Amino acid sequence: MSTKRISLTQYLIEQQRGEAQIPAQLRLLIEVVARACKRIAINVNKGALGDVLGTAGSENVQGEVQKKLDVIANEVLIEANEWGGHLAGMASEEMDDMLAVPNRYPQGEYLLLFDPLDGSSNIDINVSIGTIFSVLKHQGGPVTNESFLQPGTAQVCAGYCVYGPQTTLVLTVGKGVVMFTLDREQGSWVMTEDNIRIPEDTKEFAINMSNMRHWASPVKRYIDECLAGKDGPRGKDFNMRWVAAMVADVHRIMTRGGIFMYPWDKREPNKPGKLRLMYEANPMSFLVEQAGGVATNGLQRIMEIQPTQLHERVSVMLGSRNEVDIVTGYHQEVK
Ligand code: AFP
Repeated sequence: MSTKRISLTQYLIEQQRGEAQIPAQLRLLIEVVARACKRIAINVNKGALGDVLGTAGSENVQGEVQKKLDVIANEVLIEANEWGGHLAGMASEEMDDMLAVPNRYPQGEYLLLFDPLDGSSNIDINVSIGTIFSVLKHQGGPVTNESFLQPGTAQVCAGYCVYGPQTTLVLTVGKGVVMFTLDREQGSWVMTEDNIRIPEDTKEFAINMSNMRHWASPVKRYIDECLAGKDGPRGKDFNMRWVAAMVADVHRIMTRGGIFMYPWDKREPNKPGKLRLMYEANPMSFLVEQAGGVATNGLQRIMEIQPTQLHERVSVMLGSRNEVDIVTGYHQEVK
């Protein structure tokens, strides 16, 4: 399908007028985040020339060593968003607690959550990384961590930016999924897909196979059947991909289908999974569902989980409907 090559600004103005009726503050939020992603892309693309590789010498709330670009990306998103009057507060993988908009700026009606740089272990090896963001409405009153604890179904917008061979921004405001590619010559986002759909079937799975011995039985059963190929119960051969950056693996699924899994495993049995619900799983689940896919934690729809902590983790299975339904079904059989 030939996509009309319109700019992000034109798309947002049309959405403001049209069916989606996106409010002015949400339009401003999206434009500000998209501009911040351009600035992050510039820093990412400098690599060693910009002294942005390596570690920052600090740890985040997850106890993970922060890379310099983690810190830079986080600061770019905060500085870009704090003055516009569209936000009540921000929450980030890189910050222990939420950040209320400083009193010197007007407070808006939205809450922005983000993983400023997902896939940090890929930074120094020049493999795709990205920014993931989620938007909720502030329900009024003082802004606290609890203001953010809304289920994924409450999201009004979600998106990600992949810093790869192309710099692409994928976005939903609840009326399907669109993609923009950064035109570096003009410095503008140009629409390159106007209605992303995930194929219901796939022959491609994404999981970190090195964790196989730690998985629960439904996941092991599903992957064993994929590995058995056309002579096994699935009757077809499968391919495997694992970029170790959720944003890149999900983008592949948005582009050609597939199933992505980061399930619970017994290495840390008290943790429901590795990925974070609020600023990784929820925004990606919103995008996947809007593109016709499915996203569960094995037992329920990820977007229906009621969060209890800002940085809580979750088991993730998402992508092509018919594949996610199979592995979810295996979980239901043993619960
Ligand atoms: P980092 O940002 O620490 O590299 O983690 C990325 C991530 O949260 C997610 O984007 C990947 O899918 C997953 O972790 C990769 O985890 P493994 O390194 O255990 O495969």
